[in-house]
Amino acid sequence: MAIERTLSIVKPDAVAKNVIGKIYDRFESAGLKVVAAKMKQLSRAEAEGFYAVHKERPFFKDLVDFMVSGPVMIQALEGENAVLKNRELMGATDPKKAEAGTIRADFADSIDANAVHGSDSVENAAIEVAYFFAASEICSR
Ligand code: IDP
Repeated sequence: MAIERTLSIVKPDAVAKNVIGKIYDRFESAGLKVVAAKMKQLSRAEAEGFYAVHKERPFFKDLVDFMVSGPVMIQALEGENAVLKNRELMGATDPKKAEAGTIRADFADSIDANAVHGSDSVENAAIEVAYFFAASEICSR
């Protein structure tokens, strides 16, 4: 199996609920390693740039408003099949549809405030990791 990297964000709702550690435990228990991390208050421009692919969608403004509503915890995760593994740990976008035991089923409130972001492909993961981390900030081990 391929060792991959993926970009994960603990969103403002989950940071406000003080469950960063519980979410990190899900990653580590599944064999994913945190190889870079930073807590950050995103600017509007950063949030808009990160979600540029959604800029024509009706929920774009709400999504950006939410992502700048408080600090986020951003991490690069590394491990076997990291992209898909992280998506499985996260659960469906809408927490009402997320499988029991997933991060979103356990910690998310709504489709807007849904606790975590995770890259959806290896290609996007590379772009998203580079959006927030310089190569020198990644401690692969
Ligand atoms: P994902 O985060 O599960 O990959 P995406 O489709 O990439 O989902 O959407 C990005 C984010 O935009 C979602 O996590 C969610 O917060 C928000 N979002 C997606 N679809 C809707 C919607 O229909 N209404 C409101 N917010 C949405």
